[in-house]
Amino acid sequence: MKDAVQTKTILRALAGETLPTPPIWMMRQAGRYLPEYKATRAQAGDFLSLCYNPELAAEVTLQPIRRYGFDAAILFADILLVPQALGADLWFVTGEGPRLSTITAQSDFDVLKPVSAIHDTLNPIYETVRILRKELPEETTLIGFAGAPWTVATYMIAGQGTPDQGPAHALMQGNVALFEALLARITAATIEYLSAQIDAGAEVVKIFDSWAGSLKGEAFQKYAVAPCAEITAAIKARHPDIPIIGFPREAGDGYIGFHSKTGVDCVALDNSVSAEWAAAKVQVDGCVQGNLASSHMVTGGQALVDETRAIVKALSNGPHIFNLGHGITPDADPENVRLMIETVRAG
Ligand code: 1CP
Repeated sequence: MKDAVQTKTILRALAGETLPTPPIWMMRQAGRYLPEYKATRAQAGDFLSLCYNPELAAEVTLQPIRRYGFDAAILFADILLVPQALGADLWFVTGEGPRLSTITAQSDFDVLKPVSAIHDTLNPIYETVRILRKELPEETTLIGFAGAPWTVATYMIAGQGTPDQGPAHALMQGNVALFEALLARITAATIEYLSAQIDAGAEVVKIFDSWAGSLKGEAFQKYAVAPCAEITAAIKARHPDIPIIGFPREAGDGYIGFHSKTGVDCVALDNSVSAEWAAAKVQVDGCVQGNLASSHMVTGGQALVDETRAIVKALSNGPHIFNLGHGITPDADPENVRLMIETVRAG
């Protein structure tokens, strides 16, 4: 581990080092904007078959590393595999997104599987991690991940993505005992899932709380901060050397103090906060990741270059991993990704 910290730039930044050039990777770097991804996905048949096929999932994880030489690879999988491993039905509707069986009553919760059963479903994911550790270049860090309990719960409750997470908020109001029991089950499953990814070779793990922004005040503390702190403490107890990235997307002021409240080593930022603000309010507590608007990957040009340089500059006085503020979209131009990387690395 010590040697790795000295050689891999992502691990150096996560250990708190300010580097002359920030290391870089990109959310959804394996995805539909890449023709080679679309080809492998077609070969797999559908999205879930791709996730559960270790050879092909490793292949799509490696594609953006070969094409661009990112400093980190992120395991190809999805946050919704945990609900499926807990017994929820999961399918993807082409052009629309994920669909799951819903949890609205105690009887829906009672049929979920125990946490100890998740590995029966998730074993192929650990195999993908093992393949990647063998095949990745020496300098490339492997990131594992899971969804945060609140974000995963929003999908399990509603049965799909929702613009305002209304059904999850309704359950929180209407049956808080059931809501909290569901969050506790997901939290326990997430600890086991991330731990197994680490045992298989993940060097960093990231917790995606994509819908944290809809939790306000006390609810943010209880359902975004506290579960992330619980997962972090459990992972650190078992794997003290593994850095953790937290991503409470659109948390706004909730980003302030997120490092110390949860124990994560790095806070990932969406692009609704400015890099100057983040330098003053968040990076003072540790490493930050982000936060170029993913729309620049569609529009490109001088605006992309200017904004990339501005973010690098604003966050240059502390530990920083360059990334987008959210995942790259399917309509992005792969050449804009190259321009972003060249701009970051030109200093
Ligand atoms: O058709 C396709 O090929 C499916 C598109 C796709 C991809 C490429 C989905 C469906 N998931 C993924 C992979 C994925 N998902 C990764 C792989 C690693 C990488 O970044 O390259 C990761 C980390 C995720 C995480 C994920 N899945 C999140 C959290 C991050 C985020 O984007 O906010 C969420 C919310 C999901 C759910 C999900 N899976 C897929 C879609 C389209 C969605 C969002 C659905 C919705 O809210 O309506």
